[in-house]
Amino acid sequence: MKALIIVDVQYDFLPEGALAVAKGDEIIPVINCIQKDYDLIVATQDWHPNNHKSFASQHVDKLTFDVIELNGLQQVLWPDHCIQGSYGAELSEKLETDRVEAIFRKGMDPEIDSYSGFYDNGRRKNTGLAGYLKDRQVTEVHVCGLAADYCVFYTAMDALDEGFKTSIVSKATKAIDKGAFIEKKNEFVQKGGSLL
Ligand code: VGL
Ligand code: ZN
Repeated sequence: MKALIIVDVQYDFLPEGALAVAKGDEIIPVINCIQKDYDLIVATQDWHPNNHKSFASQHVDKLTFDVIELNGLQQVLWPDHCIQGSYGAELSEKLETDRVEAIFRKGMDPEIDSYSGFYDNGRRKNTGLAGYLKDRQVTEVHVCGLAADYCVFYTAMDALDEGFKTSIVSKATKAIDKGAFIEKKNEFVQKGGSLL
């Protein structure tokens, strides 16, 4: 069984959102179109409390995009985004969700960020996504959505660690930092991933 994982297609990552990814909206029709090629479709949703420590607003004398050490991990400080219950945290209404069987939320613990749909950044807690996919006999996953260089990349890397044959669907993702994504793509391919 082959699954599509749709990562964080939420208003805050779309144009005019709090952490907008350039041209992020252009991938939505692509994602809608490719859904027919999969046996199973799941999604992830970034879902932060308003005091999440990945927010620059929670640190005095720090600016958005500064990098700090947070509980022993490197942490980029983001603008406030995807706050639980806010409009920005909703999945885009333009995204076809009839076949999305489950939505895995992440980033609820204010002390640790969670880019991957499988684990938090410290690999302390698992969302249940790997177990869900394995229980449904999934052996191959394709990852799409936003942002390519953060949540899509880390979800795809963890999918490899979980033993799935894994691809990133290039035409169905956009990066915050294109240059950084080129390096991360190489890392993903080196680890055994494919680019579609
Ligand atoms: C994401 C930064 C912070 C993402 C989420 O979905 O790629 N990036 N939170
Ligand atoms: Zn986030």
